[in-house]
Amino acid sequence: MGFRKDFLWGGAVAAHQLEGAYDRDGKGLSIMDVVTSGDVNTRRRITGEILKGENYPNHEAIDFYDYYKEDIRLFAEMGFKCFRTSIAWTRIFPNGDEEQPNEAGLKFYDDMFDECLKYGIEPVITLSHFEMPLHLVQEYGGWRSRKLIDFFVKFAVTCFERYKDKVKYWMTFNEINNQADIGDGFMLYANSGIVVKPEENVEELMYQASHYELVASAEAIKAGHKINPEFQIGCMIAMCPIYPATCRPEDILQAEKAMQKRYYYTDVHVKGEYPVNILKYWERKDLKIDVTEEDLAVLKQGCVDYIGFSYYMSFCTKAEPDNPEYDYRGEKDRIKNQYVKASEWGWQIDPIGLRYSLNWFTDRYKVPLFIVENGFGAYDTLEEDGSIHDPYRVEYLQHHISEMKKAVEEDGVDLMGYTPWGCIDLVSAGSGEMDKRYGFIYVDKHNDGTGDLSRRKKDSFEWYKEVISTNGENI
Ligand code: P53
Repeated sequence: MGFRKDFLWGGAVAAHQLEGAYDRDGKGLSIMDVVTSGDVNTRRRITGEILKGENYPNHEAIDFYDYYKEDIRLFAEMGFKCFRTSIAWTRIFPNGDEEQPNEAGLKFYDDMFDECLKYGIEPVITLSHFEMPLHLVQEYGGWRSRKLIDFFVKFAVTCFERYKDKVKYWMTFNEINNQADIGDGFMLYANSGIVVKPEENVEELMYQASHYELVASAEAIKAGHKINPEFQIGCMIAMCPIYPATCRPEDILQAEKAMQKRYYYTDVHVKGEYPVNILKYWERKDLKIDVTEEDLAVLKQGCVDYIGFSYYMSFCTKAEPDNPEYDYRGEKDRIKNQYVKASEWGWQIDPIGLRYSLNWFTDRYKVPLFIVENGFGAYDTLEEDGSIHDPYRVEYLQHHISEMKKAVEEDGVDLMGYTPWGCIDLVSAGSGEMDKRYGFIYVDKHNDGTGDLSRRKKDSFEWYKEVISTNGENI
């Protein structure tokens, strides 16, 4: 009973949200280096280049680039078995289309992985986490272009070869399916480096970019398994289950169709083929997607070993009279769920939804699952004596771990590990602010860029340490 003996407890982050050092040691600009900060009410702006007088929070972030030894020592103190981060593509290929990689960038990750391994912490690595080279956007239009497949595969293979004896667990594209909510242009930018032009068909673009990414992912997986057959390479899906608002048959169908549109990516990653409902959708909407016979063969040859997914919240949808085909149009078709509370950022808190998600994936795909993000973004208060009391964070995580435990013990879900998001405070992806905090470790850095970057343990630090040391028995 309980979690596996080798359960991968840890924490998750992404390079662009914590490393800083955005122009050091040959690093090129990534798409997130030209995105301003925002806050709970203000959206981030994509400026396309670095403009004077703007605040770009990812430039310095929490300077993990210089603090990584101290931070990893704290992770080890909590007992982490693994640490999920990403490799900034722009440290390895600053522009994305070079022939040769940047040795200084490769060296940084060698040193950082060594530091993890010193404590017995397994690195879990995402290859593309919202941080593709800006040059690939300016020169090729981002993932609009098929050429990106080769650039990505080259980057992936370079990393696989270099770190084949240090890293066993990989993921290709972070939250690849977030862009399916086409109403939100920010996700299409973060996932695919695309800012839609007025004359463009956003749906066609989204499916096209996603297709190229799925092919690139499959090709990378195929290559990775050759480089080291021990590699475990997964996909990374943003799981926000979409519930029907009521038991009206129309609402049930609306929710089912919404799930098809947000989660077809998992079918392609795991089964190596598109579900027929998506092909039918393309046909009905007359979307012209460039998919070759060769692509379809590659998809079949590069299936994932596990499903990595993030889980923060659930969504809810309702059939609308103006939408007789039950097409899910993203945020526009989401309604508030009256049965659950939400965070200050409107993220609906639903621990049972995590158990539901674990069952949902297992029923459909029968591959091991890895919860690679989960957490509670909240304002924290630094007390006079330097302590940070965050019972709300502990409560959120307790409830989610408890549901994940039931999924394992009562439902038989095969779960590899759990890495809560932002184990150390970092820059929010969605809002660009520092003050939406997730960490067990507090970092003295604020929305306006001030702060001395010092690290402090929050109350949740000791709590999580106990969870890990009892393999999830004491939560
Ligand atoms: P922030 C939307 C919905 C679910 C997950 O998000 C999301 C997003 C994008 O905001 O992103 C993931 O920082 C992502 C991380 C991100 C984390 O969730 O907006 O993989 O990069 O930081 C939390 O609160």
